[in-house]
Amino acid sequence: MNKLKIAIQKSGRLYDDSVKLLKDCGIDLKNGVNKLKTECDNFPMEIYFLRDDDIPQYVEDAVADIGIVGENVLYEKNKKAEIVEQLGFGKCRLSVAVGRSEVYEGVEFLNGKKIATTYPTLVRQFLEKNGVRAEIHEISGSVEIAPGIGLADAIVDLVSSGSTLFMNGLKEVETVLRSQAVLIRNERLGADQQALLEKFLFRIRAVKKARNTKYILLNAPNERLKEIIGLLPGMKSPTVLPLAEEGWSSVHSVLNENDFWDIIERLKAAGAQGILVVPIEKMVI
Ligand code: PRT
Ligand code: ZN
Repeated sequence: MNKLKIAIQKSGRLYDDSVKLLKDCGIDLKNGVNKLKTECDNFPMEIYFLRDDDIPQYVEDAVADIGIVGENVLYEKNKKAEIVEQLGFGKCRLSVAVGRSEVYEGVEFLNGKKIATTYPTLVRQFLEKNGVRAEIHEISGSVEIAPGIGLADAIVDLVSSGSTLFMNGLKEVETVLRSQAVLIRNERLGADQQALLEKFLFRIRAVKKARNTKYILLNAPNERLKEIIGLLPGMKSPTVLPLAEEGWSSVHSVLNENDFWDIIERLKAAGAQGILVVPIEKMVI
């Protein structure tokens, strides 16, 4: 059987989360990661470590069957590769930023200005969509210093916390693109690769689902059981077991991470005690 070849970033912001995703999917990478390629003992997969900028091209050319890359890179490179799954990490936005003291009232501000970026394609599309004519100055890094040294009037760069912009006296004024890491695939996979990709995707979805969900156990006085159960969403309905102590039950269920604090408070108010919340490793529904 042909192996499924996956390209991931060799080092950088997506590396740790990409490797963790593979591990959480039960795919053990062989040691000696500091090379171009590695294999796995327990899944027919070959892992290529590459610069993120090269991943879309390798996937288009079928050198790799699939890859993990930021949407920002995928769209900038404009290669033939299909997104199969959003992975929920590497979240950032590609934004326009200008000097903090500038009076910015809308995209017209950019008319006739010089914009420094490492994303010329996405910037060109953004300007065209907004009917703005500006000069794009493509540079390969340290974009945030361009206005300070008089190289540009504005920049378009990736932002996550915003502290880089802040430290360079800039403010974020427009979002060009919201981005996260995605799994991409070659458009024409062979039957073996297609089957392996489906297997891998099934695992990714189980891992993603589990990451957003917690398992909750609590003790409830029987007379308030109905009220407490009403607060818990559960997959079907919660499991209720009698406690050795008369008049009490143990209730087990699952909770969405986002509803977590809100529901915990309401459970306590309803008389729940001994609330335990534990992570779930995998979740298959
Ligand atoms: O060597 P290689 O080419 O593979 O790596 P790279 O240096 O091109 O990329 P890398 O590792 O910096 O980023 C890889 C991917 O991570 C990006 O393509 C995005 O999809 C994603 N990502 C998420 C980010 C950020 N967040 C991010 N904050 N990539 C870069 N940044 C940079 C940004 O360019 C700026 O310099 O971080 C700075 C801003 O961060 P804040 O927190 O100060 O706002
Ligand atoms: Zn890169």
